[in-house]
Amino acid sequence: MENLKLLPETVLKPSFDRDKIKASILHIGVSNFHRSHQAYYTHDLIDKFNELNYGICGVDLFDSDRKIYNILKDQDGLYTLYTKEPNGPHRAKIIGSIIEYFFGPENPLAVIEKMASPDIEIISLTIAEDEYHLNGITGVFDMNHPVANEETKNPFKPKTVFGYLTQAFKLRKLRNLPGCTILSCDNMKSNGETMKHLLLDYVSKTEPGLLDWISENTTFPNSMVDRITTITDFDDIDTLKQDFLIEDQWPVVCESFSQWVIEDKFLHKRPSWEKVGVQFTQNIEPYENMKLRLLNAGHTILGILGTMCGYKTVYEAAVDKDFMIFLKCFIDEEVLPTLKESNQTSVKSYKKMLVSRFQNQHINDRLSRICQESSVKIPLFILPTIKDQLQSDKKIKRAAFIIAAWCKYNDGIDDFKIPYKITDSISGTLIRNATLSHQNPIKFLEIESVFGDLSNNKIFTDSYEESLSLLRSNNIKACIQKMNTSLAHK
Ligand code: CS2
Repeated sequence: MENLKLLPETVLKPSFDRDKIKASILHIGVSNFHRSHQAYYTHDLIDKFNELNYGICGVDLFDSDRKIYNILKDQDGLYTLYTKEPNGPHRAKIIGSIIEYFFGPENPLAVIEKMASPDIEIISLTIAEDEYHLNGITGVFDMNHPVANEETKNPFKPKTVFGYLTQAFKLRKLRNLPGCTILSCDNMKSNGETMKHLLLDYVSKTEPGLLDWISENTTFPNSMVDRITTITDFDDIDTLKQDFLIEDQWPVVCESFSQWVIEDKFLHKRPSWEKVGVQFTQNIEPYENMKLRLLNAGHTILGILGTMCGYKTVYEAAVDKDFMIFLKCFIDEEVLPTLKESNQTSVKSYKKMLVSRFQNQHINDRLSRICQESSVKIPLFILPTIKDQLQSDKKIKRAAFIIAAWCKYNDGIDDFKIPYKITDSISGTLIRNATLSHQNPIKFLEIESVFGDLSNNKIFTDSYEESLSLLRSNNIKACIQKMNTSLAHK
């Protein structure tokens, strides 16, 4: 904190006394995204409106998070938010809302105790979609996952967020303490509801005596979160040092756009985040559908098609005219008709901004980040559009092309014969079924945990097979051009 005084005027610094803040929010998953989003809003709330009761206690639960834990411990929870506008200035701001930090692998009991502390009123999460362990076939918590198995044998050394919450809630119940609000901030359909459903399912199998207490003493607001946040580059660390005299081992780089919409369903008096731009609503669905089906789907499309074309970043793919025509037509003709319930004005302006957000040359967002865990993302970002279309206008040609392209993507080699890695928890299945699809195209669609029963829909499979055969005999760029011309004005 003392070092902050040495920084130049151009760097925005916390104006509050961090020693006076009480942590009543416990956040699980102190990722770059959490630091560019929830921690940033909360910082502004403390800084501008003196809400000193809403500091954040950061918690990480996985061994892979040890580096960020060590760095933030070293930096007293402080870090730089480095915001880059497409055509404007780059800003550096020191964020001071994370005032405590716990690390599960080091001391799981301390994490459980902290979660059970009466000071903690909100437990928020950004744990990434696959950490929810939602079994795509059964629709419930995947008890057969090896970590779940390990956890049930040793419940005081939990491996999943569900194990930690269960132990913490047991303590709260035993000590007659109030419950808390669980606020999921992950890119999932009805993230709060999904979290609740999975937690109750987990508890019914491990601690059934706790079910009623959880139902009566917790709430699970749904939320929509949005801010493109990249993996931090060494170049950014160097530029911050040179241009702003900031020595930060792990700053966060993001765009200037940011949005957070939350269902107003908190157990206790909540932070007045609306004062710093957060929107509260009774119905999150229109916002959530808009974001998942436009931005996240757009990313996945650029990620998959772009990788096959040898591109490395979202920017490179987004300034390719053919790619953008394809994406815009997909949005206009196949996605927008499924968003009829949404406020059309906000959908239009969101769509317009999307293009400039993707084309921000200063955001070095790698396609390899976007393509990670596509087997979880595609069912959330693309398949709902296909499902809705199959029940209405039946416009699915571009979506079928995207799925066929994803099949070919899993061959793991781009159009310049350069191999790339498939990073996915079911990469084995994806690669195997993509290989089988060379003989029988439908084999890829038979991955039930991803596609459900889509392989039985003839309208879809016809388009998919046509696209796959086009893709197998042409490079991706030629296929996109062909799709753009053949589907124009249809
Ligand atoms: C991306 C998101 O991982 C992905 O698939 O689409 O991380 C995206 O950048 C954020 O949701 C932006 O709000």
